[in-house]
Amino acid sequence: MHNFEQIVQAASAAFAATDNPDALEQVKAAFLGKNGQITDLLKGLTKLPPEERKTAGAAINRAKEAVEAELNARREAIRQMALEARLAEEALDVTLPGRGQPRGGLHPVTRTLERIEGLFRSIGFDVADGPEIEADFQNFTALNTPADHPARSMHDTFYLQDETGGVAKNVLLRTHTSPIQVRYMQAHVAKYASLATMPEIRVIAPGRVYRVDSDATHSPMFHQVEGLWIGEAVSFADLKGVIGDFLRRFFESDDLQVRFRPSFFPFTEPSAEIDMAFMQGALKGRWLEIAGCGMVHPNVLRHVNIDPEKYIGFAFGMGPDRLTMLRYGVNDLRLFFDGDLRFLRQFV
Ligand code: 2NM
Repeated sequence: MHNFEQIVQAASAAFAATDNPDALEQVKAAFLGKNGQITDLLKGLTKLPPEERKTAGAAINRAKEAVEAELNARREAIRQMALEARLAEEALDVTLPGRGQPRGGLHPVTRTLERIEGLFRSIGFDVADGPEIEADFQNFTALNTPADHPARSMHDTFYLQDETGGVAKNVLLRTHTSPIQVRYMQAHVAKYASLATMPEIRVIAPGRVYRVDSDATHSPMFHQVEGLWIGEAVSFADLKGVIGDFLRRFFESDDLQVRFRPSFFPFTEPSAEIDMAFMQGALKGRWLEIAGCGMVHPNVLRHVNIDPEKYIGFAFGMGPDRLTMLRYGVNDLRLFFDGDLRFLRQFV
């Protein structure tokens, strides 16, 4: 009897010394396994005289049940410890403030582009876009820009590489959005080929353009919006009306001054620079160069199969980056493209 009590106490102490299920099962084997102490006692019963077996057997079984009860208690205690450790480790502090969902906003130049698009849509212009990687024909040739024009040099234009790593002469990053207009005119002509007279073309082409140029007022990537109106009787007077109206609506000012200065572009003849001056505010009375324009050169129309004897029109190009600087009073173009949220957030 005394011996059985000791075994139960030894088992209890051995179980208590374990702190994980695997170790506990190992220790269990020493008492209840095939060669465990309790199992050995049961095997020993056969050596006892028959009259002693019953009481001894009952006592061993009580000891066995006691060891099993200790084992189960320890199993449960280990399970509880593991659960508590896991709960402590995975604890959530539900009192922490949330991460929030900060609201995004449009880039100031994007806002300018949307504003320009809205104003031109309101007077019947379509808005078109096209590829930023362009072909030589749409970017230069169709725009009456001769092969030896400096704009075509590698100093001014980003050319792409061909398969051998050399310069692909025909593939470049568009240097203006005029190729959008060239493609638009080509598609328009194809669409209305069966008609004796095609409908007018009224379209603006906003987008990113690329030139080899970088300083406080030039970024190698910048934006342009070009406009085009082609019909049977579209005049320079229409051009002046459209531009003057646009600028007054864009800057929300009825007393803007606008002037046209003679200039040159390969794709227009005659050509002009457009200047404007505010009549009040910090820039009051200062003439600001704002856009270029002109009557579309007959050669441009010929390149897209439009008869210059029948159709005539104007085109213009302006820089929405600069318009954004003027509208918001920003003096360094690079701020728009550095991606500093402290700057950009001011416009949301
Ligand atoms: C400008 C100035 C003058 C222009 C010409 C064309 C096209 F495709 F119709 F020929 N699009 N834009 C143009 C004309 C652009 O930017 C200063």
